[in-house]
This record gives sequence, structure tokens and C-alpha cells, in this order.
Amino acid sequence: MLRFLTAGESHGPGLVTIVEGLPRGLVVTADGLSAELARRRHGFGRGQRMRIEQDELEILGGVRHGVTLGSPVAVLIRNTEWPRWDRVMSPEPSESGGELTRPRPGHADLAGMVKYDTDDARDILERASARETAARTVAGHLAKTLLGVCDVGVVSHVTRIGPVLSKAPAPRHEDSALIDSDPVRCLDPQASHEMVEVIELAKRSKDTLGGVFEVVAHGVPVGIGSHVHYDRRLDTLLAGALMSIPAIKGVEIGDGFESAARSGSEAHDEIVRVGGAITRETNRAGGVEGGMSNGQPIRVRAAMKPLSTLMQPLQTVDMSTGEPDQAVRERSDVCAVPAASVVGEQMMAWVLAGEFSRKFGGDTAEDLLHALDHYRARIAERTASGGLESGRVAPVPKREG
Ligand code: EPS
Repeated sequence: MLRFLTAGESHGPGLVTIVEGLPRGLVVTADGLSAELARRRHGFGRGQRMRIEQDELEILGGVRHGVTLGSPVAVLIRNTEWPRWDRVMSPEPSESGGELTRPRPGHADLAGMVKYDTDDARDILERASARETAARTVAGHLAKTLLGVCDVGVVSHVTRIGPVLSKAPAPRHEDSALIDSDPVRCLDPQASHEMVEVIELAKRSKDTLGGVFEVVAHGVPVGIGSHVHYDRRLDTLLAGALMSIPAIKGVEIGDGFESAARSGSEAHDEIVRVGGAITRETNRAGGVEGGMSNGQPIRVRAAMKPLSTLMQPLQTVDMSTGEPDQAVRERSDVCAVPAASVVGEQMMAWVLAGEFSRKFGGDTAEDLLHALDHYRARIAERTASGGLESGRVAPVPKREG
């Protein structure tokens, strides 16, 4: 079983990730991890810090000569701005200085201040900050490495920023580099252009914007997840993992909310035989039926609310005086949907890698692959000559409108 834990405050000395349960034999390097972290920093609409911060990382355990040992993997990401924060965030007993007493609507500030009995929102916001997703990216990269040897690829793209919608279909794994090269990680050039414009406009009006991203996994065989218990359903796990990303307020699998408006005859993916293979011509279900993968690409979308740190602050109450005031103004981003889409990949990869480990097990990557190959051969037989699993990477089906 895979598990991970992260620790560290946004402006503390660093973030730590510990991942346990990876098999021996995965190729992991600091350069590979750094490249994944760089993908998350990128994106039009991110603030000044992303231009300063370099995500300096060090592998502290679990990897020897570039290969996982089967022991817990520990990674430290240093905060390169630490010299500027060491007084405010010092772990040593000292004066805090400058308390933040005016909680921001939409952030964890108020609930956290009441819950932890403090007038200083910094004690809360430092950990509620999306900076924590840098540490998750480490876990996600390790999960992707495991999935990579299983020929499973995870890709994401931005489908909406504020009012602007992308018309691009679900991406193929090969589209990854092209998506990463777009300033807002959008595959529709016209929409991308308009997204940049609305972000610029929001910045000028000291406002923020949210949006929607989609994550797609290719190559997942039939039968990952389970129909037998509520907490083992793949949709349960995916929805929970995506919802755990800060500022995510909604998740849908496949056509999700749109399918609620359709009749049954238009909502499902008919099972057809094409050239001896059992397959589907549509993927409205998003690759999940009855809590299990069905061999089609897994498609999940998440809606992100606009960031709650506004340069033109909303009304609040000063918790030290009880008087109405304006919310704290912290340096922040205008739009973080492109970054969140990369984190969405990490969370999807994490869930899938966890289910692969549970189902195929093994102390080494080789053991896991043996069990997976055996399973793939068995299900290929069941789905007839050249059936669903004839290729290791499922074909991309046509998308509706
Ligand atoms: C964040 C505010 C900004 C973002 C930060 C999340 O940080 P700062 O206040 O230091 O400028 O840059 O995101 C990250 C540091 C990151 O790595 O994603 C917030 O308030 O959540």
C-alpha cells in the first residue's frame, strides 16, 4: 500500500515529502523531480514568487544510485526565499512581529483562527497555502514513475478560465509537451489567447479568476478499483483526491453534471465489437463504470474557485479588535488554474499508482510487472481476440460535441 505525508509551511525553511510503499527498482533522480516541480510553477497568472522560487530539492532517503530501494523515499524542497522569512517564520523561540489579524473570506484563515485559538492568521495560512502542493508533486512524480513502467500515462489541460471555454477534446498522452508549452496549458489556441487576456484584465482590476481543468489517464486496464465497497470505488478515490487540492469546489467524472440532463439512451457508452475487439465509440462515463476502470481513458474534471487573496480586499472583521475592516493583502497569484491542473495530474497518478500497488503488489517493480502482465493476458482473453487490452495504451475514443 502506498502512502505519503507532507510537512512544512509556505514560507518556512522547506517542505518535506515522505512516500512509503514504492517497490524497489524505479528510476528516480533529483533532475526528474525538479522538472516535474517546474511544470507546476509555470502558468500565466502566477505571482512574483514563482519567478523567484527555484524549488531546490534534495533526496534524503529511499533512493540509491538513481534507483528506489523499497524503503521510504524522503525529499526536501528548500524555500529559496528563507533568508527573507527567517525572522517571521523562525522555529526558534522569538517575537513573531506583525500579526495578521484580518482573515480573508474564502481562505482557511477564520475557521483556523477560531479552531486553533489564535489571532494570527499566519499560523493557519502558512499551511493552508497551495505551496503545499509542491510537496505533493514529489509524491505525484514518484507515482507517475511507477505508472510509467506499467505503460500508463497521465495528462491534463485547462478547459476553462473565468468565462473562457476551451473547445479542445480530451488530450492524448503525446500532447503533454504541447500543453506544457502553452501559457495557460490550454490546447485550443484561440481560447488560450482569450484566457491570457481575461487574466490580464483581472490583474488590472486587482481581482482573481478560477476555472476548470481536466485530467486524463491512458492505458489503465479494465478492473482497477472495485464495485464491492463504497470506499474502494475508483470514482470515490479520484473525487476525494481531486477535491483535496486547495480551492477545488467541484469534481466530475466523464460527462458528470452534463449527463444528468440527458436521457439514459444518450448518457451511456454502448458496447460494440470492432474487428474482434470489444470496445466503445464514446467515453461519456470517463472510463469508470460501477466503481471500476472500463479500459477507456479515465477522464476527470475539477472546478477551481477564484483565489481568495485579493489585492482589492473584501470585507472582514479584525479578530484582535472585533471591528469591521478589510481582509489581509498577502502577495499572491491572479489565477492558479494551470498550476492546479498539474497538481490534478499528481493526484490522479497517486490514486492509480496506489490501486496498482494494491492489486499487483510486489517488493520490486519487476514483481509488480509480472502480476500486471499476467492480469493483462487474462483480461485480453476474456474480451476476445485482440480485445480491449490488445494494446497497452487504450485508443482515444471519439468525444461528443
Ligand atoms: C499562495 C501565495 C503565493 C503563491 C503560493 C500560494 O505565495 P507568496 O504569498 O509567497 O507569494 O506563490 O504558491 C506557491 C508558493 C507554490 O509553490 O505554489 C497562497 O496564498 O496559497
